[in-house]
Amino acid sequence: MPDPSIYPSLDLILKDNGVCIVTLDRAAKRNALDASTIEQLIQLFSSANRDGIRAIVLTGAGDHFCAGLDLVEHWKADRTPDEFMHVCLRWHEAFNKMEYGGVPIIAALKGAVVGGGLELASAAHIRVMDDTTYFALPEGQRGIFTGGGATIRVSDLIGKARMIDMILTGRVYQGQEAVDLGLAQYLTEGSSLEKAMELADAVAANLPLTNFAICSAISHLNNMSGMDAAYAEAVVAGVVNTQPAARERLEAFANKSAARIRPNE
Ligand code: 1HE
Repeated sequence: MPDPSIYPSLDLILKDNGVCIVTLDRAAKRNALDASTIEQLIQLFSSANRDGIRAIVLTGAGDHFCAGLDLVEHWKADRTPDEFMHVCLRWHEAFNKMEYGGVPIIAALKGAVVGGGLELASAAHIRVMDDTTYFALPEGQRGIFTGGGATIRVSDLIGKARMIDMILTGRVYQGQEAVDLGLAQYLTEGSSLEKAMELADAVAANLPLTNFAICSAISHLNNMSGMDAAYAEAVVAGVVNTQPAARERLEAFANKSAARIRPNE
């Protein structure tokens, strides 16, 4: 279990099955990301694997997932260009630890998922939204620019043209349209947290090394040339597909005791 005393802006609950519920805990500031919260996210996501966490559900306290960069802290700090570049590099450190860290992260989204909040959500592996959730990139209107990876990850999710439209015009996406575009994979009628928990419980039952490959190797492979990715995929599969822990599951399939894959009812 991570030591809660070093995460003052996060609320952590670890379940018996290794699922950790991480709640951004600055509801009074709509979970805006200040410099300290970013450092806590780096620490948490850097050590999650070694801490034995099997899956993470990431959510926010209150009605909103995350209002993005702490604009008040940024305004008060009156940062120099190189100071803000270093702020952004810390954001990248946190979000890269999420995307490449090997522990499945499921974002339970509600209310505002805006600016840096969308950058945070887009570093998760699965995004679940509900009917309160809305997405926007208000940077254009605020006189600033994205600095936490939106140009890469939000573009990856919805395409460059739509991302440019969002930041230029402040366009808001919500509901089924947001799922159709790829901003989230699930839209729930009830609470997004409940659905995210259900998914996390299922994911946590996979073998950790398999989840590590899914939640680290796929992103790395996507950064490589096709030839190199195919080679590296074979190497990863060589390790993962021969892990001793998989023998039991393969045997269960071979002796017909394992569940078969059927269409949804
Ligand atoms: C904040 C922030 C924030 C709220 N930084 N303090 N992000 C934005 O442009 C979004 C800015 N926030 C909003 O549009 C709204 O606050 C919300 C839609 C998220 C919520 O609205 P609401 O009516 O529930 O709350 P509120 O009254 O606007 O704010 C409540 C408090 O939260 C208030 O503080 P208080 O001390 O006056 O009570 C707000 O100041 C505070 N708050 N959002 C700081 N973002 C690496 S680059 C990334 C670039 C970006 O992320 S740009 C996008 C910034």
